[in-house]
Amino acid sequence: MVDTYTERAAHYTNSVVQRLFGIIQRKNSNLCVAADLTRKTALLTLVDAVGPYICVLKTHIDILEDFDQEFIRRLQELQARHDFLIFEDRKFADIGNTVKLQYTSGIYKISSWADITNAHPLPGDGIVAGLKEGGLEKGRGLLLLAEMSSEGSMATGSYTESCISMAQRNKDFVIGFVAGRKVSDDDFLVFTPGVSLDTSRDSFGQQYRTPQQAIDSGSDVIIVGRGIYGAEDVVVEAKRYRDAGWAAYLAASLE
Ligand code: 5BU
Repeated sequence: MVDTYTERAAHYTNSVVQRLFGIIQRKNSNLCVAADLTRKTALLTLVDAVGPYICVLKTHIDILEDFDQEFIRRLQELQARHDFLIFEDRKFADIGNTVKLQYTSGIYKISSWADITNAHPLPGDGIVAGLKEGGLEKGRGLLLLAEMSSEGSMATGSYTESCISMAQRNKDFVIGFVAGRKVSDDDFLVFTPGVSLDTSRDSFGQQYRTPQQAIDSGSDVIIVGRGIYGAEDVVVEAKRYRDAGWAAYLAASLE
């Protein structure tokens, strides 16, 4: 039997995690949609359609061809209307001073709107220290990339173990991992990409598992991209993945 989201919430102090567990319970959803569209109107239309069924919206802000600050304002309107967190999948990977600038400055000013972002542990603890300076006071949270869903990923074994240690040393800001399974016994969240009900891989080595396989492996939030935004009816698919993820969670919490 796994702990329920409500039981888990009591173990965390980070406000992002508290907000996330609240949303998951209110919406009966552990679904994060990866909204990998390149035009802001299409992206906002997708978010408005799937918003009711998701707990987190994942963005790649640098693939937008017509980004402007107005887009952020409209995204925040949709966030308020539909009640979800925003996760910018930036995968920071530089020294602390540089990632702090990349996180807070430039065109995107990620720390001003993204509740959650993520980073590779590759550079060492300085990357967390730099991002923490940009995000902790704003109430943000960080996921470390403990594993990747792509074939041949080098984030395995002792690399993954070192990533877990890094998270343990930085529990005020690191809220969990991107990983395919529960990689640590500690109270860290696990966000899992590479989830599909219909496909097992793509032509670039992406590897998919079902929502049930991900949840049974200890995932807390399943991330679905093309399985939803690539569908003819995105609402039908969002509901289908929301229901599959929630049913798997309910079954796991009763086992
Ligand atoms: P897909 O269309 O469901 O394959 O999209 C998966 C999304 O998750 C996409 O935005 C990737 O950048 C992201 N992702 C991933 O697929 N695998 C990983 O290990 C990480 C992120 Br980290």
